[in-house]
Amino acid sequence: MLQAFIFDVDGTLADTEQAHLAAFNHAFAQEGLDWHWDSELYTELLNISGGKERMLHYWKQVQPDVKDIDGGGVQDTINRLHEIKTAAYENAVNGGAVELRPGVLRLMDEARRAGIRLAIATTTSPVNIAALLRTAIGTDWREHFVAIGDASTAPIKKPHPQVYLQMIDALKLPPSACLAFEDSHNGLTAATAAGLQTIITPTDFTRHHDFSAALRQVPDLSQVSLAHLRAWHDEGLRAPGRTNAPRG
Ligand code: XBP
Ligand code: MG
Repeated sequence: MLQAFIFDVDGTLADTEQAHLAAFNHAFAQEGLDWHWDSELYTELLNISGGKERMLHYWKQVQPDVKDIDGGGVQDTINRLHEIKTAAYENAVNGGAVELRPGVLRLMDEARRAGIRLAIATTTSPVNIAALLRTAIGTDWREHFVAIGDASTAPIKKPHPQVYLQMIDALKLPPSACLAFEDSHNGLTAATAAGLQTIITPTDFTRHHDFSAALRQVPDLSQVSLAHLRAWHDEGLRAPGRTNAPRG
């Protein structure tokens, strides 16, 4: 039986990446770097989960000998850039730069009324989640979620399943009793590796990803009801090849 939903944040609850991108570029300018990411480059860089990891990956791309040049200072620079980026993103979100994707809030309310528990599994920083959900849901936003996994709880980023395994553990449920919601290939890989069936709602940044491992791919959640999800979840459990499919 379906008992919990585990939501990714960036791209899934809200289309946040344009705001993240602007915040990264703000940090680069603030620190006097000549780096500037455009949408095309950022689409590629999104293959690296986590803002710090993404900046370090880019730095190594543009300056392959970066380690020899700056020694321990590299991580300090990344940390400083990320602090500036996070403050800029938080500011933008507090100012209403992003809103929840269609259907998200309605589905969460419907699920909670039906006794389905909600959790979050994201690679982003805790302050970013708070800014988004405080603005979108209200000051009591935390009460909507039984557990929250983020960059502070799961240092190993998606596609590694760490954050999903933490949430399954916190919910004290088998993965077969949960559904994950994701927007990216890395997210889908992480959720699938944790044994979760996954609903995909892609964004313009992730539309081209391979989602063949998903239970369902839909443009957004606006036309998706709890009844749909229960039916899809059930079908998925009965699908041939699933080790935890019910017998008979
Ligand atoms: C989202 C991300 C995040 C944000 C940046 O991935 O990759 O890193 O882009 O946030 P997912 P931070 O939706 O799969 O969790 O800078 O706070 O890391
Ligand atoms: Mg995402």
